[in-house]
Amino acid sequence: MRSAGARRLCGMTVLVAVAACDATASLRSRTSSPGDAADRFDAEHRDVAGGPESGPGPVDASGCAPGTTRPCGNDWGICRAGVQTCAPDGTWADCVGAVPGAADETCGNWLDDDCDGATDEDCACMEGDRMPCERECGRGGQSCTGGRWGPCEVVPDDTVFSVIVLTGTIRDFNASHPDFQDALGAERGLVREMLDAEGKPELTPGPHRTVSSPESFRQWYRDVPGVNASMPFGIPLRPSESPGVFTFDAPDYFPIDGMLLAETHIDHAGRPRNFHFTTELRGRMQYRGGETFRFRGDDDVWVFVGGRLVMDLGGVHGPLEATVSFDDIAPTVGLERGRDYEIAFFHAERHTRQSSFRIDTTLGRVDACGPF
Ligand SMILES: [Ca+2]
Ligand SMILES: [Ca+2]
Ligand SMILES: [Ca+2]
Repeated sequence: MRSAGARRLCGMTVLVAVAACDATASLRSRTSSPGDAADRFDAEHRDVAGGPESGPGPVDASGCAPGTTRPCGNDWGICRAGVQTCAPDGTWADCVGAVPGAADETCGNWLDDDCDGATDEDCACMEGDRMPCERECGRGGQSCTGGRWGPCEVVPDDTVFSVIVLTGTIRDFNASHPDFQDALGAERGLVREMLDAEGKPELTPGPHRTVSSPESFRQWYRDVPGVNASMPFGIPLRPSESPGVFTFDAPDYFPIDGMLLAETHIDHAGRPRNFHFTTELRGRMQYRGGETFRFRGDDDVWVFVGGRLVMDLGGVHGPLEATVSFDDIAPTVGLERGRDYEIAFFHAERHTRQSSFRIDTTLGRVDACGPF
């Protein structure tokens, strides 16, 4: 579960990054009223919840016409925006459905916990490292100077980064779940070609050897009280020996030992481990031409680019690997050079006694920019 004690209501006290759109601007944060975030969000996503001007009744100075709705909060870091409704008295009600950020940044977890656009700011880091970050305008980067990560700043498009970060959610299950610690075997074709309306993988019509039902599969990448427990999660990819290749390599991938549900089973080396979990990671990638994305590990892995399935390593199996060539998938997915796309990565660790996870990619930057 998320740490409730560290939460701040984004809808009530929204942290908004402000910056002038010039090459030297620093993305600083400040506290503002909910309207600031909503107004900016409205301008970018008019079709999300309907603009205030689309509703009935007079619009007052705050843009509040009774019955209308608008987005609130923000989509940066671990935060997610919600919706506000204009009450009959012409005032905006509380923000509903938003995922708030933490009051303080947690160091070393590769997440923007306080949703100010900067990851692990003021935390210890390797001198000279540079990673992408969210930004108000242009593309952002953070630099490690004096041993500490700095703020998110607008950087030139050709900036070279030494770390790229994939962020999302890790969900912990127990062996008693019908899809975990039961069947064995690689099984392609478990998920449909396109993500569903909520941006999640959807089970194909069965029967399936390693998944019991559409209902059980829906729980893999959704928070379900009593079934799973979740927390925000991020992994760093660093340059490997191969020029231009960023790598994350965990031969023993057990990131939630002693955390969340904390059920333990013995691994291949006799150590108690927390098995049975899923990893959901998303990022905004730029297709420039020639990029590849390789995964090696177990168990299930599905990768979607622009909402379309481009890698299928489904099933319960020992380490398998696959490589996506973005040039090869470009005609099918409709990729155009120079444009941004969402890359969504869904993994499941379903069976003892091993868990491994390795990504190698030539994607030069993946921004953790929230949903499209
Ligand atoms: Ca932060
Ligand atoms: Ca952090
Ligand atoms: Ca578990």
